[in-house]
Amino acid sequence: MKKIPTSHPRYLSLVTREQISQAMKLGIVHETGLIAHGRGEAFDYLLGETTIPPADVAAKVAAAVLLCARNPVISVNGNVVALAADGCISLAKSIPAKLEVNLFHRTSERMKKITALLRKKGVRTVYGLNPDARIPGLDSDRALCEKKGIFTADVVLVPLEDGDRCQALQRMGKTVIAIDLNPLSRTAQAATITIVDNVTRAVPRIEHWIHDLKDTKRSDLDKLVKTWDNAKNLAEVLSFLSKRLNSLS
Ligand code: PTJ
Repeated sequence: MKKIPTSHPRYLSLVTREQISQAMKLGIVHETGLIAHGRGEAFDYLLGETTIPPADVAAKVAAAVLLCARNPVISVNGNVVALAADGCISLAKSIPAKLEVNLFHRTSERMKKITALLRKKGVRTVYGLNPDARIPGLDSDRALCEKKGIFTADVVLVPLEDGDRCQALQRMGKTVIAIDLNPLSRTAQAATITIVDNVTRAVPRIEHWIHDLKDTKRSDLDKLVKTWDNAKNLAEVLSFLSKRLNSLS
């Protein structure tokens, strides 16, 4: 990996770029994943590269939903594994939840590489490699999933999603938690709970709330979930963004 001086004012951003670029060279990230990353970066810049208050509220409610779930699954793709594999593994343990690899640009080679990487990091069962079900109403390879994983999940966490699958999962009656830096994306607009934050910050924040809420009574978690209004939270994100931009102008 290219050495970046720690004194560089954009150190974290440059290291993250390097991570994504390396993961692409290794065949983990699809080449268009670099474009998706660039779009994410632009929104992150506007947010101030920090977890904003509405995003943290969303992360808390997401944790409550995951703790109440019967069969929660974390769906990972190339970008997520490149940037937040350890965080996703740790979060999955804390809930506990299953991990399933689900790719938009699905090839057997990428599926195997990503699965092997997660196994090397200690995940015993990685779902996704041997799909035995399809998400109804989806024509892309993102429909391919496993019965014991996403297909029968009641809650699916989908960091860096495409809007189509998010909607298809909801039509199956599932609760969809999305992490997306773009509050205007179809995914962000369609998900049950949208966390507008960088996946590198959001995943540890959800885990923080998992530990914080672990001993909370089920009825209190339910109350937290019932009061959730995704459209209102997204409006708060947009209001935060416009206030921030106004204050800078
Ligand atoms: O690995 P694959 O084959 O499944 O492909 C993955 C990509 C990301 C290429 C695929 O899912 C894709 O094309 O995604 P989109 O439709 O470009 O959407 C990606 C969304 O994630 C965009 O709205 C970005 O703003 C957002 N995003 C990018 N980087 C981050 C992010 N959100 C949170 N954290 C990030 N680091």
